[in-house]
Amino acid sequence: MTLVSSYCPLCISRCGCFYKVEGGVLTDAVPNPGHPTGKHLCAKVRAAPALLRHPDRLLFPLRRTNPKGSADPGWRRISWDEALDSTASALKRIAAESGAEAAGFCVTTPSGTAVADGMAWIFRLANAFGSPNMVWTAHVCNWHRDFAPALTFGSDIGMPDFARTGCLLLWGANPPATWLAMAEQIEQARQRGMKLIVIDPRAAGFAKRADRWLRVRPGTDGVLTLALANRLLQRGGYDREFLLRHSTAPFLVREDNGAFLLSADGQKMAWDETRGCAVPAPPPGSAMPLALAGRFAAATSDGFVFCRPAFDLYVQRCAEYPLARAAEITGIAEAAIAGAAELMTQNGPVAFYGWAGLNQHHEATQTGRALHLLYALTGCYDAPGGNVFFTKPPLRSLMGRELLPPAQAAKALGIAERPLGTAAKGWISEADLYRAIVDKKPYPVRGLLSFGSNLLATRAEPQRGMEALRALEFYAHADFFPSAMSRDADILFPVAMPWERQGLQAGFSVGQAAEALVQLRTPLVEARGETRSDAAIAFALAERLGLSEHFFDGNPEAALRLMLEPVGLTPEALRAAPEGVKLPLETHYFKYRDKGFATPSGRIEFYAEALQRIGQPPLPEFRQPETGAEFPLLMTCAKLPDRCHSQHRQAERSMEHQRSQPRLPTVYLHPATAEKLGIAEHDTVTVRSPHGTMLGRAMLDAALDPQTLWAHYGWWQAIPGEAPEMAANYAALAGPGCDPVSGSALLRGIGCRVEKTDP
Ligand SMILES: Nc1nc2c(c(=O)[nH]1)N[C@H]1C(S)=C(S)[C@@H](COP(=O)(O)OP(=O)(O)OC[C@H]3O[C@@H](n4cnc5c(=O)[nH]c(N)nc54)[C@H](O)[C@@H]3O)O[C@H]1N2
Ligand SMILES: Nc1nc2c(c(=O)[nH]1)N[C@H]1C(S)=C(S)[C@@H](COP(=O)(O)OP(=O)(O)OC[C@H]3O[C@@H](n4cnc5c(=O)[nH]c(N)nc54)[C@H](O)[C@@H]3O)O[C@H]1N2
Ligand code: SF4
Ligand SMILES: [Mo]
Repeated sequence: MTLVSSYCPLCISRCGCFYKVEGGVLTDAVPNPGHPTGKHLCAKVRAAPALLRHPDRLLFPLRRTNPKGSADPGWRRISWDEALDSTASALKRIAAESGAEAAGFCVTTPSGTAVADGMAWIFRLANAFGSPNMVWTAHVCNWHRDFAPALTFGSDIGMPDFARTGCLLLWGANPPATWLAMAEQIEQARQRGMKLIVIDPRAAGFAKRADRWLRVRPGTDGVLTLALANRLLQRGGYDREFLLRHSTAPFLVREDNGAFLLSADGQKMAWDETRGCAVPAPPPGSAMPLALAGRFAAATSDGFVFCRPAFDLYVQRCAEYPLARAAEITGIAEAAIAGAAELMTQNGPVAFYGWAGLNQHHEATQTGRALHLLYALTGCYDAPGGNVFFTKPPLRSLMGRELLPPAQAAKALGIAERPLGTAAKGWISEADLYRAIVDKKPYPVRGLLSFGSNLLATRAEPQRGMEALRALEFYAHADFFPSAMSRDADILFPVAMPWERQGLQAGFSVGQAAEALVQLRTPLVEARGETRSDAAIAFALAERLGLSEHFFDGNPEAALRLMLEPVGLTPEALRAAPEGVKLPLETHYFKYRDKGFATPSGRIEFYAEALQRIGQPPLPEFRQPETGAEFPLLMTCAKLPDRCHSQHRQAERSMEHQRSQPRLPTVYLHPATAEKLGIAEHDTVTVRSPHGTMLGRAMLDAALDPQTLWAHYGWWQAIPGEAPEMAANYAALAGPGCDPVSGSALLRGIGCRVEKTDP
């Protein structure tokens, strides 16, 4: 038996571990407490041996022989040459006839899979080929954490400085189920005395152990955020100096047109309190005595206009949500909101972390903005104990965005409707893909090459998704297992599992010591059947598409060398140190003091001109989730510890949950709600939304708000032979509506009703 020092690549946590290999077979994984993320492992990696040997695995390239839509695709085994040649020639034909944009690409999430092992090459392939249409997950996953905050901070949200934080807001994130290494950081900080506020509709994870659990009704987070801000503002619990010097809070906004007041030469103006007049805003950092409140008459070339500091408008917006009104909308007691605000002011430095619970809403960008502005009030951005930016290993990116000509980038689907959304980065939404395939708008997409993903189980409108996949002229899919999505492919590529291939992790996120570690995961066992890595598939297709010059002449090792060069490491050095190499990286706080914020003003943007320019509110504003007499309940969902999205249902060890609750996803509801509806535990139920229905098995959860439901999602193997992806599919509840800025689908806070159904 050998023990190999490595890490688990199955989710964002990237837990450090030892793998046990016996006679060429992977038999177990055990924690490596010496690794910065190695204290705990979950059931998913322990299921690795079962997943590797699973009988359902795709082992050979396959071609369909029956028409699309047949219950049995009639898969026939083909050679790799045939699979690759067919795919390359279909892609070439489509590009020649309709432009490279008529071929879409798709890739699964690196946060809930190991696709990061090959991700650079998948993106590089699409870019070199010339397609701007990569369906990725940012719009349902991390947009509002990593990209939307740029509207406010010019950066992502960074990472809580766990070791020094005084009070942490954990907002729509459940690390004990989804990120063990982060949960460990939080646990250690709590033991040191850090206060914890959890904002979640469910009593999951840290909620029950937190100093405050705010049981928010799904989709009302924006209101809660403004109410908390209102409380801080009323009590003077904010960092006035920081806002004056480093934010656009003092910038004057005109009452007549809602635009910033500009000087004759176009500079933004602020009100000088000592001189009693509007002056050009000084450079960031200046301590000039500027007004943050008041209504001022400022002279312009055509007379006087009334103006207010942006901050004053923000304060007014927050004042629309006094405790009583916020309590009514969010379902959280007034005292709990007030208590949370008090914890924040009395226990600085404050940090926050929010993820998927905040993303999948129709006002996700505004919700994010509201939270980021609340955070700006604390003055803790990039301060010790706040949200900070640990120094990461500066690897060379080989995603190849520069290979995509600007004229092609401008054709990304959805870019016209949402110029500040994901498409501007080259990531499109499934909704835009389906529209291009089915309605041929704004132009037809004819082909698709997908590396994992299970769109029919994880995105809105699965029925339309199925129609779209069937309408494709050519569709190739690369995966470990067959899935709801792969069933309509023309060609299936069998992919080597993570333990059969190489992977590189540069930085482990949760602290500076973790970020400084670079580790190469070498293959542990031989690849089963004829499976190949995503990287190998991308390199082989690049060659057949005539793109070898962009693919290091087919030499992945040369590419890895180039990637590592800026950090002074080589593939050889990493192979010789399977436990990883620690780089001498240090955290630098307060970087904005020298460099300013990477926003147009160099300051935190209180009043988002960029949003205003595209017709969106420059200050956060909210509608309430759409419920009514017909759909009075609010549905949400959450990730389960023993599986990722629609995956990991194959392994016996992660199936235990299912054996006790066979075949149907669980729908949790409050006992009083269940009683009113005549529903008992274990009953089969139908959930209806304005968009679709979902079958489930009822479970009671007395910790919920009586109006809130939550359910398992990602279910597709539920009822063999019965198109389960339609019958018991959470995604069917979600309609076409989306966040107008990002394109995020409405997967949470869905108005619905539920009734008992005959099994
Ligand atoms: N209702 C609801 N829907 C959600 C969410 C939610 O919270 N609620 N969460 C959303 C989020 S955050 C995300 S990120 C998306 C995820 O959306 P998807 O990416 O569609 O997620 P999965 O269901 O995990 O599908 C992954 C597929 O890729 C395959 N796969 C895994 N690893 C690899 C690999 O290395 N290579 C290849 N070629 N294939 C691989 C798996 O076998 C599986 O078939 O789902 C979103 N959908
Ligand atoms: N076990 C496991 N781990 C994973 C994954 C997985 O599928 N399984 N996926 C990976 C990926 S791709 C991602 S993006 C991360 C995501 O990690 P998380 O963000 O932790 O994931 P979720 O469970 O989707 O959502 C977090 C919490 O938000 C709550 N929530 C639901 N609706 C609302 C709401 O309206 N408001 C608020 N405030 N909270 C709400 C849920 O109850 C849940 O407890 O996890 C990664 N890790
Ligand atoms: S939490 Fe589980 S799946 Fe995620 S990296 Fe750790 S062991 Fe792997
Ligand atoms: Mo995600």
